[in-house]
Amino acid sequence: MSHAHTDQVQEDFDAVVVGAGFSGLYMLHRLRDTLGLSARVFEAGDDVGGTWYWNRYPGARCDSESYFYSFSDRLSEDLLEEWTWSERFAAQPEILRYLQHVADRYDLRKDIRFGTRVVGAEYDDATGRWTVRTDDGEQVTATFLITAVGCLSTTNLPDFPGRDSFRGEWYHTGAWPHEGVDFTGKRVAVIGTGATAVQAVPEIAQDAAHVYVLQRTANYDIAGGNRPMDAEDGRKIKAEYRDIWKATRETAFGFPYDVAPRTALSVSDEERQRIFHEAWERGGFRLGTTFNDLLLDEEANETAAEFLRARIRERVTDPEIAELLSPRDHPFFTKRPPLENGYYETFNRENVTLVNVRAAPIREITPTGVRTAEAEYEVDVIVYATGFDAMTGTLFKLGIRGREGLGLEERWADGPHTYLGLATHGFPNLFMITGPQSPSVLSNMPVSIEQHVDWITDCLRRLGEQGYDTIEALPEAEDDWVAHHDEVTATTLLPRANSWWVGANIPGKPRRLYPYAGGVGVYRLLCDEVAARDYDGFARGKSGAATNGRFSGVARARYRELAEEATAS
Ligand code: NA7
Repeated sequence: MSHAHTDQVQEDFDAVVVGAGFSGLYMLHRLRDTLGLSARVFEAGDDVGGTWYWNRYPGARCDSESYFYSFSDRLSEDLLEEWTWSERFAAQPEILRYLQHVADRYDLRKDIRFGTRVVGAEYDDATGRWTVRTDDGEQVTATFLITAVGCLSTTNLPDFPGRDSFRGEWYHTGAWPHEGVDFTGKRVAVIGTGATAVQAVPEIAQDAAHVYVLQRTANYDIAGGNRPMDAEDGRKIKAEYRDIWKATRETAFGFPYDVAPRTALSVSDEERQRIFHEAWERGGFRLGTTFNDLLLDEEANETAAEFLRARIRERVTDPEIAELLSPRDHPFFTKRPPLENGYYETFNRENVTLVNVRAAPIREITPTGVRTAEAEYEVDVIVYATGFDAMTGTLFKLGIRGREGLGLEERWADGPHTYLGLATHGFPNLFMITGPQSPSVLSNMPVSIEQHVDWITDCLRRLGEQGYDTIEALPEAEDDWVAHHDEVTATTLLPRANSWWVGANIPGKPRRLYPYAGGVGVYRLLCDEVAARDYDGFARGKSGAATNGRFSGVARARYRELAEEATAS
């Protein structure tokens, strides 16, 4: 559904929001219903849902538990009562239905323009307003521009020689056809073994004649532990919702359980194995929270890594394949660990072949299949499970230009420069929900989304109360945040892997850690501190002149305090 706007009457809004996934929906609700502002949302898809609209590949499922991968009591306690999740880890169709329900329940659709991409957003220094242009020729203006574009919304399609010569069907998992794909009796190549492929391969293998899984890097896949939830589960969760949500806001990853306050080598080997096994049995990311130094200390990390390799050896019959599936080149959790439900057993099937494209890289796509340095694989379908140009990919495609026409991609040519991951100097009144240098993908996304939306909402309210309409991050605040971000990153093992978290999957992308590794609970306190000190590090003013501001470094000072408290206790 695309809208032709031939009768060019330019509309003016208080805010334009880009994207109608979790963040765009909640932001719209807050802008319109909490603050009473006028807002327009532009959404490229024909419906709400964002990530959950596009990623319809077989097996698509959330890796965070459904009952806390959703809106919290911040949105409404009634919604929590009304909605009951059917599985412990919700599948894509159910999450999409949930977001559709939210859109209807809060009457959000009327302010969303679907099937419309933003192609330009220019800040006018003279008026202090943003002009936003869309691919169907519409142009609107807004005081505030808020990106709610998600972190994984620009697909990465590797530029293999001959890619377009392939005569069979091919799909990227992140832009899956709505009518689905029938794999029955077909030969399929799946390129990639990240979280997406780990979900899709077991499903595809059930129908396909043969599946070639082209693996460049083995991953540490954690047991997913999905199961249906019954009425009793639902009752129990609802009874505990307040505590659950409170906990999600305070923990490192935005889960209702936190990292255990003990180091891996402080317990005996037997005890460590018992702890790992217990977490493994419970499923999900708990394994990553068993000890507090897994991401900090290589030796500690190796204990978890070897635990996971042992699980692979137990389940994969052929020892050579088991070894090939076992990661040896990066520490555990320095790439996003996929959650699996039967992935490893898939390699015991006759119709599944693991192809090592690290040893023999993909040379080209031919009209009939994939040719590696060693062999040619003739297939009917190629599935690109090759991930995304994460975090900045979509932001750069919006054509954002700040003061004096400076493009965001130029400003960030050597990597993102933000204050708190929320704002960037030279781009007044631009807010990014779960932007780079905020916890974002290192957290349970809805928790981080709500935190950002609520922070922005309070910020806009305060701005109005003070008679301002312009806010901009101060350059010194931004420099300080980037330095802090880098400092925190350097204490972790995260830079060690060639992950999309550090931009390593996209040729030419600056290698920096894109999400903030300080933890959701801590980050929230830092943001709150900045707000409590009258938006320390931001300049404010009227009609584009943001001159009234100061920076005292409260965020970093608060971080140090929290770190000292943590060490003392
Ligand atoms: P990921 O995690 O980025 O995985 C992409 C996979 O594709 C990964 O195994 C890559 O290997 C592989 N890949 C990418 N380019 C190539 C080329 N050129 N040749 C061979 N293999 C390649 O994306 P997902 O969609 O699985 O998951 C994204 C996130 O969604 C996930 O982390 C969750 O947060 C949800 P590599 O590891 O780079 O060697």
